[in-house]
Amino acid sequence: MSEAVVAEQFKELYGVEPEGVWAAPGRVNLIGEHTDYNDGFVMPFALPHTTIAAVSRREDGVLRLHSSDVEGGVIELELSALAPESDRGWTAYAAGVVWALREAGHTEITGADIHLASTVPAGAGLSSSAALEVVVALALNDLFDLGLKGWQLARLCQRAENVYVGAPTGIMDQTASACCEHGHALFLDTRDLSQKQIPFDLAAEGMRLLVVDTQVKHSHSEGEYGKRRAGCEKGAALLGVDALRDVAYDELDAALSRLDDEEEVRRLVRHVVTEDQRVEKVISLLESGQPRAIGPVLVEGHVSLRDDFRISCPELDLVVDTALTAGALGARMTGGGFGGSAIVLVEEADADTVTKAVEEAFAAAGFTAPRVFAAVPSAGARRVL
Ligand code: GAF
Repeated sequence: MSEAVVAEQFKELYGVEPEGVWAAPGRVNLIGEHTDYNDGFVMPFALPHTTIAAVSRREDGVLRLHSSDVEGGVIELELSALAPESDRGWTAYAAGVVWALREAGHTEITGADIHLASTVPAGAGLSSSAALEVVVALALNDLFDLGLKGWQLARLCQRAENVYVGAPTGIMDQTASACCEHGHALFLDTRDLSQKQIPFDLAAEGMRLLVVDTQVKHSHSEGEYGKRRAGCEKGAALLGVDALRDVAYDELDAALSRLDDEEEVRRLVRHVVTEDQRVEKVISLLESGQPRAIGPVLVEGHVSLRDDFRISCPELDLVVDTALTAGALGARMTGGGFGGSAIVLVEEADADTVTKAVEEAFAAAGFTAPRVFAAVPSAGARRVL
């Protein structure tokens, strides 16, 4: 949907033109999974799919929210009544951002009318929630002249998700949506939020990165994500470090031998420490002009998430196994897990064959047909009108 159409819809809903229109993208993560709440490394890139928000200020302490993707009309909330975990619906992601901004001292936000429309598939592990949070944060930042930078908006959006929505996620998705750049993957050190844009133009190399949405829906506010996070924190405490990021790769065996009585924690630690190492490997391969060589590293990442972190599912495993058998260079699940999407790295000439093989394997297994598209690294959040 175009920004002009979203602006037009705003006018039909609220009776006046919006003051502006903003867009924030969903993301896929190339490598670095479940490392962001361990102070580790991640490497997402933005999708062309965005959440668009048409927004105007109000001065009466009222927040009005509407989405063309959800039934239920305009929801009206009093800013003074916004409170953590008071709302279980989609509006919590937008209201949570307003709450987080005001709680951080930005009380110059006196209300807003917001209309949203999104092309980011919901529940597909492609960060539709972060896109919604970031587009609201950026619009309010601009309209109320808050002067916050992308990484600061990402932090506040994460706080909205952790405290207001009640989902214990890390900082990757919000930072990806706020800070990614067209044609690049974002290397992010989640300890200090330092960033490096890594050129990532697969089309120029004759390759494609396919996203396969398994259509198995997932949610981070459900228990398994939180259990993995708690297990990682327990591992860090048992090893006497601030976060698992502090366990060096060449000290991993020694660290694991200190966790002999904690089999589950051992597996989580092994995933996180080896995953940070895989991010560094992928960067060095990309920077030394060997993009095809990242394929096996992606597969190692999948095996680690499947066997050590235990967050894959039959549909994600089927994508990876089928794609590799059909000639893909690499494949792995992406995002939080328990459903959602996988990514598949292919030679351009093999894209159709691999796609067909995955679709046929899903049909043969009796799974819902997957949704497959080629992902082009796209721009981060921005004002569009
Ligand atoms: C989800 C979370 F929101 C991220 O913070 C991250 O932990 C990811 O799962 C796993 O890498 O997308």
